[in-house]
Order: sequence, then C-alpha cells, then structure tokens
Amino acid sequence: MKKTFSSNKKLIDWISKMARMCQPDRVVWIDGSDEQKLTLEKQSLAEGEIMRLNQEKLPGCFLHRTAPDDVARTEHLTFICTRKKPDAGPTNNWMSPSCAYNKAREIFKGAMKGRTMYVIPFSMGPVGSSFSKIGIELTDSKYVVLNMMIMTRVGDHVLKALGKDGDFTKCLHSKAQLDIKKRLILHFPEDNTIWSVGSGYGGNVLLGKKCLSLRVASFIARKEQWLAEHMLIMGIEGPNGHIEYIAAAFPSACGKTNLAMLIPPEGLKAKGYRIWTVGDDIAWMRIDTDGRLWAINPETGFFGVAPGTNSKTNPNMVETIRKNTIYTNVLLKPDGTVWWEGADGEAPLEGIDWRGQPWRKGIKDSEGNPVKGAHPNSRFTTPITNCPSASFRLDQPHGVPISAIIFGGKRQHLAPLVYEAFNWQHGVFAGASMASELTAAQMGKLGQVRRDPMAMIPFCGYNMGDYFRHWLNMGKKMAKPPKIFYVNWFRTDEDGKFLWPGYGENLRVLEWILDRCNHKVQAQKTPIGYVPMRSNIDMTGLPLPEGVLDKLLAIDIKEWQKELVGIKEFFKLFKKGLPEELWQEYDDLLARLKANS
Ligand code: OXD
Ligand code: MN
Repeated sequence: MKKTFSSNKKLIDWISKMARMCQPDRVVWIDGSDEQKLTLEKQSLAEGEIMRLNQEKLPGCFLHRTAPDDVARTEHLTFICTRKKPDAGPTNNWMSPSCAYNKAREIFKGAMKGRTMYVIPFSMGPVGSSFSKIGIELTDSKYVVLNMMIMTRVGDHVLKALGKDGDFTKCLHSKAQLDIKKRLILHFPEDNTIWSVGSGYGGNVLLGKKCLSLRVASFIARKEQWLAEHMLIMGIEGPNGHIEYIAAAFPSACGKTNLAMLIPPEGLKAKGYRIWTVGDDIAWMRIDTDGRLWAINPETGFFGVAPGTNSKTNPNMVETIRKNTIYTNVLLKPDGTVWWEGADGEAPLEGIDWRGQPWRKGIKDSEGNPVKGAHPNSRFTTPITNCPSASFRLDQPHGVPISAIIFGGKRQHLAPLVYEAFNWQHGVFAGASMASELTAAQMGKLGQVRRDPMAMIPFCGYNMGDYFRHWLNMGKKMAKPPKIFYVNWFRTDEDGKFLWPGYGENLRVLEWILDRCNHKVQAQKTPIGYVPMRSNIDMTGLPLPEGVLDKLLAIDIKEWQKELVGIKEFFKLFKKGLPEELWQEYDDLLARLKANS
C-alpha cells in the first residue's frame, strides 16, 4: 500500500508511542483512495471479517457480524476521565485519568501483535470549515476503517489540513480479545484523547461518532462557546420555495432518523413541501455574525437501526441502503440479500441469523420464544449522499441557519403533541427535564420514565449542571435565538393505541412550528407553554376521528403536577451545580399549574 507521511511531529510521536504499546506487525496510513478501499475490502473478505452480498441486488454492500456479547453501546463500561470527579458530574461514570490509562494500558499492551495498525486521519465536518475538528484513529480493525470511510471525511486531504502544528483528537482503538471483561470506552476530554478497547460494535469503536462528536466535542464546545448536540438537522422547503432548517433531539429509538428524511403526506406535498436531510444524529451549532445559530452535521453517513426500517416507516432510507452499505448483525437470505424484523414484505422461509446460525421462519428457542433473524440493534452504515432527500448544503462550511430547536420523547399520556416554550430559558428547562418512557419492547417496567435531558444523558462529556448553564449562556449571546418546542408523537388512547399516525404526518406539526417562528399564527397560552389552536394544524388528507386532535393537545394539570416530582428528584442530583434559573422555571411552572388547578 502507498505510504503516507505527515510532518506533524506531535502526530508522529504519538503514533510511535501507541505502536510501542500495542506492538502491531505493521502500520498502514489510510489515504482515503478508492484503490486502498478496494484492497482493504479484499483483505477483509479473505479474512472472513466481512461477506460480500448479492452484487446485482445490493452493489457495493457487505455483511459483518459482531460477537454476540458485543452488539450495542456499553454504557456501564463507558467513562469520562476528568482529573476532578465533580467535573464529570452525577450522570456519568467517572474514573481518574491515571487509573483509566493504567487499566487500559494493560489491555492494549501487545494487543495488535500479528495485526496491522491503521492510521485513519478524519475530519468531523467539511475539511477546513471553522466548525470542523480533526481526529486520528488508530485501530486494528478493517471493519472500523471501512465504516469510518463512510461515516467521516477520511484521507490525505485531512492530513494536509492538519499541517505541521495542527491539533487533533487522539483516538486509539483495539479489538484486543473482544472480551467483555476487558472492554473499556474511555474519554479524557482534558487530554483530547479517546481510548476504546475490547469491542467491535460501531457505537463503541467508530470513535468519530459518539465519542468525539458528542462526548469530547461537548466538552470542547463549552470552552469554545458552541453546542455539540444529539440532534437531527433537516431543511423544510415550504410552498414559497424557501428552505428553513430545524434541529431536533430525541432519545435513541424515538424516530430521529425517520423524521430527518420524512416524505410529506399528499395534503402537504400538494402545497409544495419538500424535505432536505442534513443529518440524523449529531448537530454542531455555532453563533454566526448575524446573531443566529448555524449548524453542521459533522458526519457523512448514517449508522442506522435496521429492524423496523421499511417503505412505510422510512422510504428514503430503504432507497439509501441499496448500495455501498455495510450491514451489521442482520439476517442473510439464501439469495445473498438481507432481512430484518419489520423489513418490507414477508419474512423469508430460511436464512442465516445474526449469530451465523441457520434460521427458519417461526423458529423458537428452548423456552418457546421466537428466535430473531436480525439482532434488535442490527445496523447499516450508509453514505448520506445515497439518500434521495440529502441536502445540497452538506458540504457548506458555514452550515445552515436553525429556525427552531425541538425536544421530544416517548410519553403515553403527559406531553401534548406539541408545545412551544415561552422563551429560551423556559425551553432549556423543557430540554433539561426531558424524559422518555420504556415501552413493552424494552427491559424495565412498562411506562417507567427515564430522564434524558436534551437526549444527551449517555453523551455529555462533562457535568450536566455545567452543560445546562452553557445552554442558558448561549441563549443570551444570540440576537435571534431559535424558538424552542417540545413534541410527543407517542400519546395513546385508553386502549393504549397511538392517537397520532406519526412518520410523514409529523410534517403537519413542523409546519405549525415554522408558522410560529414566522409569526404567522396565534397560539393558546397554557401553564406549560403555547399549544396550537386546532384550526392552525393543516389536517388536509388526514381525517382523524372527532375529538382526537383535542385529546392530542390536551394538558392534564394533575399529570404535570406529578411530573414535577420526578423533575425535582432529577434536578436534586446536581445539588448546587444546577443553575438557579432552572429552579426558577420549576417554581414558575408549579405556580402556573396551581393557578389552573
Ligand atoms: C445511536 C444511539 O446509535 O443514539 O445513534 O444510540
Ligand atoms: Mn444517536
């Protein structure tokens, strides 16, 4: 393979040091070329790390299987390693940097013997943009290299941008023995360093994603006065041809990817609506000279959950993953294509399941439970540029201006379909007190509420009390801050049935949100915020039964009073570290509810 060199001494010294510890047989620099990608694919195929899928039906697509105990992010093995424990805050696992480095060093020592260490120079964000950050990932996994080439901008041009003295996030990964007892995902935000060992699962090992773009970036963003958030970004082209952009934070499995590339329902399509997808998972946002918040998606690919993806839930994604996609832990069909629970069409009669075992339709385990063909967290890694709704502004270095920020979660009863915060501070309170319910499909008690402020609980790289303070400060710096909204697509009726059809129909709510941003419609003031007047949500082509919209928008004062108990309990975790303004918002809401009870 072609040799690549960098004149960056810090980089060369660091690679030498890591190589002395991991002892690879050779070091290979990733230059980002198609030629090198082909070589890596060939080698990876020969070693059985990936499998080529049916190239007629799925050109450029591969299948990979991870170890059965390495199929998801391991939050209990994920640590924020700040020198002082309080700097990690009460919601993160903490380890002192010296203890963490020592523990991990023991696992990394000699872990790459007999293997190649790949040096991946990558840029999160367009190369050269003032938003962007450079990382270098060292890894002994070709699967990681191939995935990083989809998810980030990789290659020589990044090294060139790094130059002689440029700074970078030092990302070290080794599969080591893929032993869960020797698995650690460590973040050293004060050293701009990430060490991940013992895993091969994307969320733990594609270090540009959650580790750099959220945990480390959120730490840097506070210092540099910007925001690194777990948010989708989408453009909504309205009837007048003008595109407005929104950013939205929902916890994992609440539909960020589906929303980011929704297809407008007929009623709204006829008015001229069209969606432009900028990102489905991460937003980096800065205040520009116009006093507005501008955002980029630092990634170039989707790392999406396969089960449930079909032509009804997400037609654009079905198109996206037809080529140049790496599938992980899905079912392999006899014709060399793939399947998962909730895919289009009938389940195949047989196949090879995500563990590599023969599988038949209807097969049950020894306890009589159905055996899944695909793991519930099986994934695809696919380029954004494949997506029919991909925004033409993906590479614009200054990003897109954000008109509205939306928070949301799964709540069967409490939160209405949509409400608007009274102002930025109230919106920060809505985000900070965000929560989502566990459903029957998840472990835990049905209906149990899990607090997940701004959908960042697993991803904030520092004390969340300081994070809330940072959000409050950012609002003060903007001449024209985005309006903040809260949505809930998941309200149910007395029989537990969803009241709102969701998916493409969610655009009706987004239209109202933009109408509010543009001062086009009045709203009704309630104790929790502004809710829509019924007539201001365009229901053309969606004949909901009489009274359903009222149910979707209703506010139950007693339920909200109960909710405040949970919010208080959560806020108390931060002791004196919670900004006084959030307690003020809490008290004000309490008083408004009381006045209306
Ligand atoms: C993800 C997640 O993989 O949020 O995006 O877990
Ligand atoms: Mn995510």
